[in-house]
Amino acid sequence: MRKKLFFLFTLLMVTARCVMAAEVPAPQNIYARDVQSLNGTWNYFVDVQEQGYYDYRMNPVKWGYFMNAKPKRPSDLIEYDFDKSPSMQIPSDWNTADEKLFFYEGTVWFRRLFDFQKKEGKRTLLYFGAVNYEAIVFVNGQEMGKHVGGFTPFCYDVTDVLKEGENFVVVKVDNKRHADNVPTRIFDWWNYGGITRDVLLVNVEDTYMEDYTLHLTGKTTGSIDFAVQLSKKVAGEKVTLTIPGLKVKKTVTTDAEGKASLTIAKVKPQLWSPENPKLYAVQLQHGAETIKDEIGFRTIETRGKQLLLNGKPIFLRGVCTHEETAYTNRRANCAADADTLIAWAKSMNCNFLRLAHYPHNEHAIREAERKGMLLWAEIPVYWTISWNNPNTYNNAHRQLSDLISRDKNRAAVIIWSIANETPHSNARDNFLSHLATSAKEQDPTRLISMAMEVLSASNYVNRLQDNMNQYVDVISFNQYVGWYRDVNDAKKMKWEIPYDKPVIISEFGGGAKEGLHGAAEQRWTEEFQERLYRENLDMLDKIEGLAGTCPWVLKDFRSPRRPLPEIQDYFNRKGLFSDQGKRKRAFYVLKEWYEKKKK
Ligand code: GCB
Repeated sequence: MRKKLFFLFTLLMVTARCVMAAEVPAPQNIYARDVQSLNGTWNYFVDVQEQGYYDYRMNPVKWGYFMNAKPKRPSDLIEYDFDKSPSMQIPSDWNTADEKLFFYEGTVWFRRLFDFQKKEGKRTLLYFGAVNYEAIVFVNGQEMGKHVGGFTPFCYDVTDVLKEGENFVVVKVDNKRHADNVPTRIFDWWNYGGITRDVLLVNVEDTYMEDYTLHLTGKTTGSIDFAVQLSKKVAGEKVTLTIPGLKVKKTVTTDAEGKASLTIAKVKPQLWSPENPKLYAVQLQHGAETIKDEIGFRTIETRGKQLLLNGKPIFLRGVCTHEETAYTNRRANCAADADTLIAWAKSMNCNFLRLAHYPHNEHAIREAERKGMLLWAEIPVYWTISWNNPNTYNNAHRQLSDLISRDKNRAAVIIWSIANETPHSNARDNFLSHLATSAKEQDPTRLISMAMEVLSASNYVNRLQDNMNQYVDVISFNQYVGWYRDVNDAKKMKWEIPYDKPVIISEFGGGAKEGLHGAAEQRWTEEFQERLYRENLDMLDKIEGLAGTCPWVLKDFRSPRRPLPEIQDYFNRKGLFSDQGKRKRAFYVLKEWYEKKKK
């Protein structure tokens, strides 16, 4: 009898666990919604063998950590206890939040208790800004779903699993690297694990405005395209768009798909630019729901080898940056974190940031937009991905779509980048051409690019040859003359880019340990890096159609691939700023060069 009961109980638990709530698209402009933050103190423990997940069928209460179980009788055996486990502030990365986990890659379980009051007629969503790399989410012991990919938002409708009063959410986070993942097993940055961005409960109307798009119509500046999508396919619903600064107030009616769109003619917005990052207050209203946003209007296009912002040629005075904080060197996650990095870039006369090598957080994008920084946004298709694996493609494609969907209303973003330094092959061309085509279909208003690599150089003539040239709008490539190639090559090197498109150098640079001085021939000195910058800038300036440069990299960043004691100590030292925010000599070289490029 006891055996039977146990079997029944186990079956019930397994079935209960399988009642999965639906994953829903992350709503556009999440921070403008009625949200309850679940940031703050979460309890956690490490589960090296993942027994809390895989062994739950044997005894869900004992092993299923998602149950957040407590002994009911003194004789009960439960071998975990979130209440007594350590806690961590979320969002964060566990590598810097707990020094014992600095190098850890594997599973950590997190739990957060929260109070909830049901709101009549409303739905509640559970939103994660990002979890690196794989998250399995449970609410009150029920599995909501699994999300793969460490840098994009995801969301569940949890209306039916929440109770009045105390609730709990448990997340199994796993940041192990795998060959078929995006990124793959090998990459040159820290594999920060954890719930690295905001967690929010979002109260929405039963039918809510799930998504909207607002931008200038193509390359014209006198009209605006607007589209809205409701969360349900209901026709005849009214949505009102107001832009007081442009004297626009228009009401649209949804079709059977729950969609509506409109072109607003005869408007004359001041155009967004780095010099004048003008944003317009925008309001959308549907039934009881109002959403406020700030939107900039600008055009971006190419003409032959020229890049045109608002119809005028522009030179992108860029720098690459990782999403890692100044001074504290942890995963950045808020506006204040982004502010410092943007200020550093601005102090070097930059007007452009390449956000390497994955989607950065939404706060950073919005902060850059407010401060007049043009942006290159990227997905982590980095080095050698499993080009032939359809799951890998789907994963990359989803990350791309989620990035585009989140940031498509940000005027600052001008380029979607689909890859970084990917060795040539037919399989790679197939994979990337599909990604590029899809990006263009999803967003025809922006430019597509990727950081290519130049492989062959003979007699000091580098000719860029990449089959992807026909799919991208901007030709970008990384090159490391003076660092991975001989330091004396820069003076002799010539570049031939046989495509009639603008050219961006998406990376160049070399390492220096801040404070280490010596001869310009001595690697790791600031003088070596300074000379490398001077010679590279002279060399690159001669490239026909050069439309921008993004040296690698704004600041020294953590990387497990950089162990050299006393120099690297697990930092990639190619920063123009040190990990403690000190300027290296090369900073001044670039600043001066960019000053000239302003004219
Ligand atoms: C590259 C990569 C970048 C690396 C850099 C380096 O080409 O795109 O992620 O960190 O080189 O420092 O070697």
